[in-house]
Amino acid sequence: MKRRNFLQKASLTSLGVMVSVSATSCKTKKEDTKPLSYLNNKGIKPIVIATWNVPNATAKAWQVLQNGGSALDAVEQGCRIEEEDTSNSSVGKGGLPDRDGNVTLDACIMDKDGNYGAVMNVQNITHVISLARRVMEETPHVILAGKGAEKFGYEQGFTKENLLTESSKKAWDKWKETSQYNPIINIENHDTIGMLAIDSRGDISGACTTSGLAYKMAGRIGDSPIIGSGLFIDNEVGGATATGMGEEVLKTVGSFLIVELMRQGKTPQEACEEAVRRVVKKSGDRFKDFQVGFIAINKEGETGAFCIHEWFTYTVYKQGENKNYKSSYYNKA
Ligand code: SD4
Repeated sequence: MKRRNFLQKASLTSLGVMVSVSATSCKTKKEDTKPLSYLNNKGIKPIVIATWNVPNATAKAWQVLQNGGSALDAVEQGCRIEEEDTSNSSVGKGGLPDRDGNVTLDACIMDKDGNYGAVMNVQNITHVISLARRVMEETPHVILAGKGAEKFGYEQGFTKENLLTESSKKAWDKWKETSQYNPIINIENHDTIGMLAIDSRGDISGACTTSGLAYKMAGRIGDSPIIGSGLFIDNEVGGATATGMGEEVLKTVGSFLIVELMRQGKTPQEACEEAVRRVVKKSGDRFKDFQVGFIAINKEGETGAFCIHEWFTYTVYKQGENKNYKSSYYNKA
């Protein structure tokens, strides 16, 4: 559906006309089918890169690319794997709740044409990455938040689910014994998935989805759904995405910075390093207590990754190989 038809459709649904769109498949918009000869950079292979150790997600995205799918479909489908994996306590169903016990999700997606869609502070819907895509493709807006986003999701056929699993509830109950709130992204609270892909036509898209910081204040939004902070794509240059302490990424607009640095000639690795240095410099001494990690890709399919502290990893699927890598890092101390 075109954006201009949105208001018409919205009024139909408010009149009670059923909208039966499956929430599992999101191919409402025909993807570009430029011939492969369009590529002036013949070296480009399909490639997927994602934050953390998410081999199932990158494998899904790779499969989409191998079947000739677009980078946009690949990143959406890849992120959905983590959203439905209840063992990932930072994304989708099974994500750790806020301090009131509500699981609230943030996500955004960006395509090769610079279109962007995001949802934030969404409850009861697992596949917020698909919901973000619907915002991008089916509404005249780019961001929907909270109840409005949820309502739109149900109108689009998304299922209402309880996202608080037994184990997340147990963790929250334990946390409540002390209710200590130190918003430190540590080894127990990561795995937000940011994913970037180049398809066989050489086009780039990206996606990012998270339940945010565990035990955050109600209403808190991090970097992940914010254009330029948690994710940025420029199909002429490359893309970048972030994980870690969202407040710090937001203050430096890290993903946009990385893409702009690549535009000026830096490699993805150099650009990620510069962005991390920027975060560190702005934080004074505080960087010792939080993690930020970036990954990036350029139009040629070169990748980069850099973080503050040692333990950030990322997964790359290229040339048929799905591998997890340790990121290089700033804090050698
Ligand atoms: C946030 N950047 O909400 C996210 C958290 C994160 O792995 O990356 N967790 O601030």
